[in-house]
Amino acid sequence: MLTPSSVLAQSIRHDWLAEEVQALFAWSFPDLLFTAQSLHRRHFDPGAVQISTLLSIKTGGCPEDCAYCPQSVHFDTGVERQKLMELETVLAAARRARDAGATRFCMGAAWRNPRQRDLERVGAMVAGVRALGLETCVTLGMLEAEQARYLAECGLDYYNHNLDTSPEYYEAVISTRTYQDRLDTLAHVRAAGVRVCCGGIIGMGEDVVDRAELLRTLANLPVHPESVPINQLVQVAGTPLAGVASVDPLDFVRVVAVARILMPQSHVRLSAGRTDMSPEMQALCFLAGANSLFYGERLLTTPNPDGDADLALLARLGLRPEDGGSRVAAE
Ligand code: SAM
Ligand code: DTB
Ligand code: SF4
Repeated sequence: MLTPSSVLAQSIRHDWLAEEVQALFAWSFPDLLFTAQSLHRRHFDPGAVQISTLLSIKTGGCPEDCAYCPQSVHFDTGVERQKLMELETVLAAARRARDAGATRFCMGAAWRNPRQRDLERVGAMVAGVRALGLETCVTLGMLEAEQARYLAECGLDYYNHNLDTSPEYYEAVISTRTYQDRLDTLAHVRAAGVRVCCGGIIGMGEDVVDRAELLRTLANLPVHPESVPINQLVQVAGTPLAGVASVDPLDFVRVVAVARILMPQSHVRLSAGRTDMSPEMQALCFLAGANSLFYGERLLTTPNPDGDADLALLARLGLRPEDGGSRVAAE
């Protein structure tokens, strides 16, 4: 039986069993948070939070039918379509993000997969953003192996591609591509030597077993994603998931804690949904091992907390933006 001391005695694992992860979810809140926080401190400076800023470089009109997404062409959400941005517009936004304290700039495109011409334009954006001294991340949908290698050559640091939910619940959310398609893209990204940013969404009507299976799938990848975004569903009118029952905030904190326990060396990002989270809930997420967030007034198409409010919250909690060196030397 797993106990806090047995988990703390383990090394990094890639062979979690379904019942083990479900057992973690059933632990008492103090056991869960103690274990998560202990592991967090083993691998990171607990006072540092990595800051990423998002920009939607191509918005709306996406052919996929992800039931949560305001950018799908299948749902009437009022999101205005915007073609791929010009390089200079992207670089101006990246400069503003850097000057506001972000260390990573993440560019998202509402594509099923990038076309070659578009990929080359994104490659130029990656190179330009990197030249500003920022880490680069893009999320462009599915990638072929060669496309991942091309982005690596352009200097891409991270590729974001989420599994979103458990393999079992996935079909209730998306019909236009498979779970295996996503795993294949992740493998291409990994093989190209680009770091992986991969997580999911909580609050889509999934149950606790689905949450456990999402995290277990991530943790049992051959290498843990370096970055694990945990999104709370942002409900957008017009999407099929608008109106689904909201998540108990303490259950969301449990997800963060289990992610931290399963993937102790990864950055766990408190991602979408923070406008609906109290300062106390976010504080619990940091205590549970979250050590990254999206900073800036917008996510891709939906609002995010005001930057000043976020800096004030971090200050209230005695946390500070990471300067790129929060990992402890032992790692
Ligand atoms: N089109 C690309 C793809 O899906 O891979 C990249 C952009 S897509 C918007 C990136 C991720 O944002 C999705 O995988 C999903 O996890 C997250 N996301 C989208 N809409 C969301 C929402 N309403 N609430 C929370 N997360 C959302
Ligand atoms: C991730 O896991 N969350 C971000 C980022 N990766 C690309 C996106 C959140 C999108 C929320 C809905 C929107 O703003 O359109
Ligand atoms: Fe398209 Fe990505 Fe939205 Fe799915 S999540 S509809 S792939 S933009």
